[in-house]
Order: sequence, then structure tokens, then C-alpha cells
Amino acid sequence: MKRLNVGMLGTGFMGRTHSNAFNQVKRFFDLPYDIVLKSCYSRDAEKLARFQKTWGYEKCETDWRKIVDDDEIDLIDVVTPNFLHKEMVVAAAKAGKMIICEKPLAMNYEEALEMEEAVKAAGVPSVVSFCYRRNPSVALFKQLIDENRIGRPFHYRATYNQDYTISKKVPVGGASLWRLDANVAGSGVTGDLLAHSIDCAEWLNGPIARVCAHTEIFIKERQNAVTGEATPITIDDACMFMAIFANGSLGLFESSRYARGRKNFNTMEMNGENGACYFNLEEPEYLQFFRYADPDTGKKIEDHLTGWQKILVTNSEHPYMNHYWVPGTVIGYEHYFINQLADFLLETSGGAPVYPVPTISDAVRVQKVCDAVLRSAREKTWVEL
Ligand code: SOE
Repeated sequence: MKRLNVGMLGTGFMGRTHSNAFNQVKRFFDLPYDIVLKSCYSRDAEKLARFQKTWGYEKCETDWRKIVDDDEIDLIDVVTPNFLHKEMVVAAAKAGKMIICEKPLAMNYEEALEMEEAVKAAGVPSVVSFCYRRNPSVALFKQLIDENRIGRPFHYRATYNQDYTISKKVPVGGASLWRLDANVAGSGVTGDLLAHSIDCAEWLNGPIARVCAHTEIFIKERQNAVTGEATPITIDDACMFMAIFANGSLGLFESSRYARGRKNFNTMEMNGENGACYFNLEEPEYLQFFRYADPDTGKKIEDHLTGWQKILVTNSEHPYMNHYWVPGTVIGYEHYFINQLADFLLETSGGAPVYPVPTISDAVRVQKVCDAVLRSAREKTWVEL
């Protein structure tokens, strides 16, 4: 058993999902690590004390550098607001730690490149938390593509919509609404939500070659949650873009925090010559599959059998599901983080992950596409990648 002492930098929503994954992962996967939640960090001492107790960390610090510099720590997990990612990841790499970092990797592409350079120079393993790849239905989507069941792709479509910022009264800043502050988040829905869609799109359908985007700010000024002052909003509230993939297929992406009724509506669809797939996070245990032609012969299947199949992805043959309950019983959001951590720890210990994890280099690529999307919207033109 290898020692794995974890240092968690951040105690928000993602601090909870990641801490839960560390607590649960060995209950479901065989891993050659002794995992200890060693230390956690937040600037807010009161919140930190509660977090430490809830998730079972041995100690806590209000100075994150003490955790990074601690020889006892083997892995640094960065789950702070985005503007801190670069400094923390670079410091962790220099200290020789294994690294987990939340998405989006950085505030912009330049920062992402600096992080990649530090991680490569240190030769430390890394994973960036694009958790939706680890939903079993999305992993099955990937498997069906790899089995040539979609065939030559023509169209790829993704939406990622929420509705929590529609009210003018929602303030900007502070612990919960930093995502609306450009200086803290880098961008709006492009980095926060479309980064997930772009990661899945490139994983499923290969690299995006060019993009053409439009972004919108629906409410131009909000009250600052900390200072109380009226503050201009400069992040993108909504973004839509067209994409041409290197394989010649056409992509459409849409994301908004003003899509009334949608809470975390993350969908992806691909239409190809042999078939089609559709995933919708509001029904996460299902994958929809349209079978048109045999993947080996290309011959159309019998007419009366063509049609959408709604596959309940809970059989032990389905990705990840042999680690959980019995067929017909579903798993949830928290399991994507457990699956991701399991794949990372399997990979770093010479085991066999279900799918290799997205590294810092994969996340640099996503950041490059995000920056191209934002530039396209600013300059009102197509941008080549
Ligand atoms: C908030 O918009 C948020 O928590 C994102 O930051 C996550 O990445 C997304 O998966 C759910 O919504």
C-alpha cells in the first residue's frame, strides 16, 4: 500500500464533492493506496473548522502554502475559485505533489500554458476534474463511438443551461457568487459550463478546428455582495457558438444561466451515418441510442427495429457499474467524482482505468477553445484553433 496524504485547497461545493470521493473511493474500487485526509485550507477559519470536522481531515490551515510545503502531503487537490488555480498548481508541481485541479483549469490560455509547463517540468501526475466523462451513460456514449456504432459523424450538439442568475437581485461576489465576477472566475458560462461541454465534445468527437460565437450579458450591473456597491458585470451570462470539428462534422453549443426552468441541463447529441446518441443530465442513468446500420458491414438493420432505444445504464457490463449495486439501481452525481478519482489512482499505480483521465494538457486544450470562443464573440468573427 502506498501512502496518499491529501491536502485539500478549498472548502466549497467542489471541496465537498472531492472530499466525499476520497472518503468513498476505496469502498468501491480496489486501490493500492492508504488514503488519509490530512489537511484542508480555507481563508475563512470558521467555515474551515466545520469542513474539517464534517469530512474528517486531521488538521487545517488558513495559509495554503503550509499545506503545499508540508513533506507529509502527497497530493494537492485545488478546488478554490478559478483565479487561485495557477499559483496553487504551479506551487504544488514545484513541490513534487500529485495534482487534482477543478475546471476551468485557469483564467485564460496563457495561465494554463504556464501551469502545464510547471507540471511537465516536475513530471507529476495530474487530473483536471471534467467529471461528466465519468457518468456511466457518457462513458457508454464513448464506447458506442469507439465501436463504430455512430459511424461517420455529421452533427454534434451540446447545451449546458441553468437559471440561477435571472433575478436582478442576485448579487455579484462573495463566497457563493464569485462565478459572476470576471476577476475571480475569468469568464462566465464559457469557462464554467461550456468547458464541460467542450471537454466531452472533444473526447467524443475529436478536436474542434474553428469556432464562431456570440455572448450576451443580460444584466449589466449588480450589487456587490461584499462591498454593497453597484458593480458592472463583465462575464458572459450566455454564450452560443458554432464549431467545425477537424473530422468535418458540424457542432452547435449553447449555454446560459438565464434558461428559466433549467437547473443543470447538460446535454450532448451526436448524429452519424450508422446511428446517433443522446445524453441528458436530467436523466443521468439513461443513454439514448438510435441504431441504423451494422457497425461492421454498414448494412442497414431491419426496418422495423430502427428507432430510439433508451438504455438504462445500470448493468454490470456498463462502464463503472460493476463497482456499485445490482442492475436496475442507479448511482448519482457524487459517483462521477468517485469514478474519476478511481481512474486517476488506478492510472498512477499501473492499474487499468475505465478510461484515461483528462490531464492538465487536455485541460489546456479546453482552455484554448474557451479563449477562442470568447475572442470570436469579441471580434465577431470565426477563430481558427
Ligand atoms: C455552477 O454553475 C456549477 O457548479 C459549475 O461550476 C459546475 O462545474 C457544474 O457542473 C454545475 O454547476
